[in-house]
Amino acid sequence: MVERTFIMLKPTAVSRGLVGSIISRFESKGLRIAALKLVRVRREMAEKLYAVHFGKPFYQSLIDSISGRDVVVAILEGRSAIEVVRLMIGATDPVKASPGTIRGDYGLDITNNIIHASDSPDSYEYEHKIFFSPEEILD
Ligand code: 3AN
Repeated sequence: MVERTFIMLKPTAVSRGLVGSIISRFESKGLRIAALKLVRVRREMAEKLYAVHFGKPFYQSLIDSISGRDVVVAILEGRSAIEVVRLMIGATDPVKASPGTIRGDYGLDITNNIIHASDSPDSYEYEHKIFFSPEEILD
């Protein structure tokens, strides 16, 4: 099934110059870029993206880690894109993420774990609308 997923390259990925390397992995896999841009995250966007984590011990540091900072957001399209991208990014904790995955290869910190990706069709629907208007998504 061809579907879309939302990804966000976190500020660490941008400041470390990893954007090209990470996007290249998705292109090599065969996913199509349907939308892509560099954005400075406003606090209310961060709070919306991470609303499900409200009240958790790491919530505030998670919000602070992206608010006012630059991220690259994209929509990727392909067969089972949500599952494929989740497999490619690896486990939430980079210590546990397998080598060969993005989190496994590029970092160690759990809050600044390089990349976010939607984990379900519902989360894709919710998340991509925080960053993209319909005209920015190309067929
Ligand atoms: P994933 O990003 O793998 O879907 P979630 O949705 O459980 O993981 O967590 C969202 C974000 O919250 C993670 N990308 C990470 O930055 C942060 N996070 C999750 N668990 C922890 C934790 N135990 N300590 C600190 N930050 C965490």
